[in-house]
Amino acid sequence: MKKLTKRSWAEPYKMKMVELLKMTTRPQRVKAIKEAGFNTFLLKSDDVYIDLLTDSGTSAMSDRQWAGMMMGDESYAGSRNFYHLESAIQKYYGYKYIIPAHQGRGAENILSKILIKKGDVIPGNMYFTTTRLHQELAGGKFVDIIIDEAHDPNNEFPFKGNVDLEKLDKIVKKYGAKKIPYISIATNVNMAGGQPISMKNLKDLRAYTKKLGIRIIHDMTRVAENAYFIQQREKGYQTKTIKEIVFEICSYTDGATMSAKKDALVNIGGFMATNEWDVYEEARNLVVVYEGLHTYGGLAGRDMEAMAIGIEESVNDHHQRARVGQVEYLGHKMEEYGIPIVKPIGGHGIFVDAKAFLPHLTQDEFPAQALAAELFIDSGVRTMERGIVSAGRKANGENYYPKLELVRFTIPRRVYTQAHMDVIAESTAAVYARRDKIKGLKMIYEPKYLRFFQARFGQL
Ligand code: PLI
Repeated sequence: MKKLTKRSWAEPYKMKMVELLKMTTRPQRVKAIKEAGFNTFLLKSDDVYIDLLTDSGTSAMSDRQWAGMMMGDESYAGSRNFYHLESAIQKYYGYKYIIPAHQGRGAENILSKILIKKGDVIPGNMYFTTTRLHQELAGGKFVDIIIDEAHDPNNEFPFKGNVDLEKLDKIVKKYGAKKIPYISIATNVNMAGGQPISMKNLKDLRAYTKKLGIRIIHDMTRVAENAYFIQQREKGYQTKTIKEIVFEICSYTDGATMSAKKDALVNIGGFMATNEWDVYEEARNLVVVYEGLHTYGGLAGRDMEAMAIGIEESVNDHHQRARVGQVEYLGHKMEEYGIPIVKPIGGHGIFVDAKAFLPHLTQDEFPAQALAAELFIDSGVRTMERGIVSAGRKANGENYYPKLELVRFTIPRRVYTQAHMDVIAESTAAVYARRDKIKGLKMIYEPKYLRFFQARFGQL
């Protein structure tokens, strides 16, 4: 008889509706990936079995959110749903003023245009693709100040999203505080593998920036996942709720951008928030140019209602435990098969270390891109590249060569089951067993911006 050694968690919801998936054969998948130029972004989703391309806009909404959608007030101005959203943001995040946007990058565009002048420098805890591009388009230069541990997939430091304050101090001394409009701080750093920043680090950063009058702008796309890790790992936070921790994180920052398509459990939506009246006023001017009126920002009333409800659901302790628990379940399965993954296991997905998986390929042969294509061929599981293709080119045209060359298995929230996780791990193990046979790729079409979305490749 097996002895009871632990009690499992399970999802704090049950299913009410399902979406049927198309099952494909290997020859069909080979044809599909060739037609997609070996880029998983160019596949038709009908050809995909388990879709781990992103956790962005792919979560399942709750019955409460769907009910909220029916309560959409589609007035052009002053929709009641905007006021619900504003109240939810003020209540759970504590920011004073908010501007809705169609998604995260819409908010980034407006914020970058307001705060960045030509020649400015924006230090941050690792770049994110759209965030850095908007900073650059506004005339700024992004400088990475994340701790070195974040660049090492095997380093098990629990807060790999932390800022290295010495690196920041060097940047401040080099350029002067006047050239730094803000520090760009992401919670649960996406490109590092969904790695959290600690509350202590954030407090230290606040103390440092306060002296110099430099803002902290918070990319809060995955703030609740970060809060979960603080609750699990940081001294003094075990008895605090996710809600309390999220609120505290936001309190050390001056404003935020958010892609609500992740943590906040909606299929579309985002916002910019600020505690400064002047910044808000300018954002109200710009939002009408780029997004829509300041009370809808490119969204339907129903989308804002779903977002207000999603924000509330996202700070629920049981929800976050199940969300990150599922990601950890997949990560542990992969580890059992000896698959090299970024450690510690992150919040929104498993990041496979493609350099370690395919050591026979150079980074110029796009190992992560090649591995993502091979996984799709094996089982119809769609993942994405987060390496040299995503990193793009510098202003002088040279490629960035990021230390991390990863394939991201991003888990949508409340969508897949534990059995799906088993299938994903087994498919990855099957590909790992024949890894020596996997060939590299060459890029045959490269778009100007954010090339990973639309680039095309051929096999070497
Ligand atoms: O995709 P948007 O425009 O709603 O949000 C842009 C964005 C900003 N910050 C962070 C940390 C993100 O992860 C982010 C979008 N991420 C995507 C699409 C992803 O697949 O990770």
